[in-house]
Amino acid sequence: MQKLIITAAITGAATVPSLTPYLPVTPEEIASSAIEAASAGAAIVHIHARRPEDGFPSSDQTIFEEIVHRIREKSDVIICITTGGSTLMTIEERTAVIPILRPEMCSFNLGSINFALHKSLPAIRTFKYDWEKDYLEKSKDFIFKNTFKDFEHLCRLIKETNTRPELEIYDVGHLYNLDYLVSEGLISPPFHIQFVMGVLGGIRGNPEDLTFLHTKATVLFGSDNFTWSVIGVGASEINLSTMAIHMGGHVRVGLEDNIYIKKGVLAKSNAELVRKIVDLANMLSRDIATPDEARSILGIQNKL
Ligand code: KMH
Ligand code: ZN
Repeated sequence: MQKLIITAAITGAATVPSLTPYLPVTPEEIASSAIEAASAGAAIVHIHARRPEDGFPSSDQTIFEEIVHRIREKSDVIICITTGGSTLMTIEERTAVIPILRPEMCSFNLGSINFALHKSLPAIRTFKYDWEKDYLEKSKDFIFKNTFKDFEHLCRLIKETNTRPELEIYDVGHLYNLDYLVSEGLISPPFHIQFVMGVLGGIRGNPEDLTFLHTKATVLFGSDNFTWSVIGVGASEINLSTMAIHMGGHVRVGLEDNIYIKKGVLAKSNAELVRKIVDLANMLSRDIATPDEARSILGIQNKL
């Protein structure tokens, strides 16, 4: 079995600051949390930016530059920049920094969903910032837009910048969208597929959901043509990670996707979540990939 690649998703856009005091918000906090997660065993860090003054999701180039620069000073971890941004951004805003920063990886979302966040509302008693309540409430009626036109834009972008995509699959139809792009010659294997499970609006995080997605990807692309990783959004994070470790997949954890280290207990850092995966991998006799080993598994060449 391949060594286990752990990705740490440091801050995201779906977790609002009022949900947890441990969410990194400023460029300095995001970078130091990423460096700490890498030291704990993450080979990849998935990066979003936020406005430092209030944590609002941002596509600002200078904020991304500061985060990447700070990480690069201290770590050789693979940096994966989001192109998902937040549901309020246009595809142009979401992808603007990729040709400038030329990261080793970027996310590539393969379908439009109603990425609903309103179920987080009851967990918040007092809101730290004005924007948060509205942002969560409005998500009920908001589409995370990833159309075929957007896919074409992203396919061009990853080709031009030689960026390895993390292919985000929120439901089975998204695998068929990927297959369509292959048939049109817009993208070609080997792929790194990320099953994103447990988002309200996409597939849930039950064991049979993961085996189904994995089987479907194998049927469509052939087992030698893709590596895969799983994101269990919310409560399913650790359970799905355990399945992936056992099945030969890879794992993404982090405060972007889940804020709890165990039932009712907030994770104090991204590193704490990564350490839990390292412990599970040790128990299941799966070795952890270093960033360079992950580069070799994922076919990332000549980039840092
Ligand atoms: N927030 C995750 C569920 C992206 O950044 O492109 C999905 C994600 C999307 O990471
Ligand atoms: Zn993300």
